[in-house]
Amino acid sequence: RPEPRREDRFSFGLWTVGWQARDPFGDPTRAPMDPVHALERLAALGAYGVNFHDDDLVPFGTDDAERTRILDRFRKGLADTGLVVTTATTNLFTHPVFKDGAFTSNHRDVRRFALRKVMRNLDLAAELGAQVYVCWGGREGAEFGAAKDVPAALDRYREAFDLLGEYVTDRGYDLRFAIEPKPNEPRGDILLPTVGHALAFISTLDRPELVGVNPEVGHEEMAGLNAAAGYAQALWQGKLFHIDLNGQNGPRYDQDLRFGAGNVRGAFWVVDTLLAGGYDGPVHFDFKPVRPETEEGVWVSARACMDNYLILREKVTAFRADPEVQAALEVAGLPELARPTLAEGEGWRELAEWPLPDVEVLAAREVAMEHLDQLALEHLYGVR
Ligand code: 3MF
Ligand code: MG
Ligand code: MG
Ligand code: MG
Repeated sequence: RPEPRREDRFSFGLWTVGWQARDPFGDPTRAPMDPVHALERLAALGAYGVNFHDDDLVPFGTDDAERTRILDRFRKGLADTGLVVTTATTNLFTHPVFKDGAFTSNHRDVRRFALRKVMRNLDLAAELGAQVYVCWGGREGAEFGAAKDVPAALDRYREAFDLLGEYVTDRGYDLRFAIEPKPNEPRGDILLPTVGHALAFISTLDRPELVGVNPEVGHEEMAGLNAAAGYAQALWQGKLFHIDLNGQNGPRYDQDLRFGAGNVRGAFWVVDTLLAGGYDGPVHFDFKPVRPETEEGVWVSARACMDNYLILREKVTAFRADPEVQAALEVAGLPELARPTLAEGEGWRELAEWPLPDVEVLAAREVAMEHLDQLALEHLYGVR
């Protein structure tokens, strides 16, 4: 079995392995984790990089002197382990000030404070060499219809991204933003609930080229969507700036299982889609080792995320290389789909002159899609 290597570019959020397993019904089961300890353990497991919220590293409200001390120690940890900061993000959801949102809070001063918090962490992200800045708007939403004016909130959301785009441009930072959609939890309904909503929103911005998406497998599945299809469209639009891989079992609470657990078949197609689309960013995991585990289980879970990605990568590669699969793809018409519908030089006039085919013959054609999918399952089940 392949071992995780730096070239695989696996990265982890400090909040994932550091999750103390507090949930709505129970107190933490694990102690706080020192970020430098997380760096050491992740590097030993074969990870390449880390990602963090401002408050994961420097607790909310820390004074400047203490912040400097924490950051100096973290920079040393990075240098000692060789891990890189691939991505950074802002916590705009834990402190009660964000109880009704950050960029789209009904209260203007909260929105202004949120932007200042992001600007401050953008400076740190740029300094540490992050290239992507993730924005998950977990509190941007509402529970009740009248409690949020959605068009006005989207105006404020757009205003925020326009301002932040101007900020990184004026400061000369090599940073792009990735919006992370999620349908609900912690809000009853969250704005920009799916990849599709986020992509449509991005097209309204002043600097759309600076903003892409960070789809999380579980978030798309919570909305009942096929995560791989969302990744595919984001890649097709040149907008897959970052990924949050994890596992989920259908439309229930956000499970954040280790990647490869939960919907295994969905995970197979996610890896296939990333490879086919040439995704070359960090392979990032956003998971939560389950609450009953001790710290040892945390590292088992982190390692398993990488192992499962590598296992699926091998299976997907073998599936695509299998001559029987290639023949089945041919029968199913996939090479045909890659051909433009009109020939070179043809337009609607030529199409109007085209002698119509026998639709009954076309309707009766063989597609062999069951065979094709069974070949995929047999690769996944390990019998081919
Ligand atoms: C919540 C999430 C978030 C985001 C993170 C990155 C806490 O469901 O997925 O994790 O991934 O805020 O911006
Ligand atoms: Mg999640
Ligand atoms: Mg999550
Ligand atoms: Mg996430």
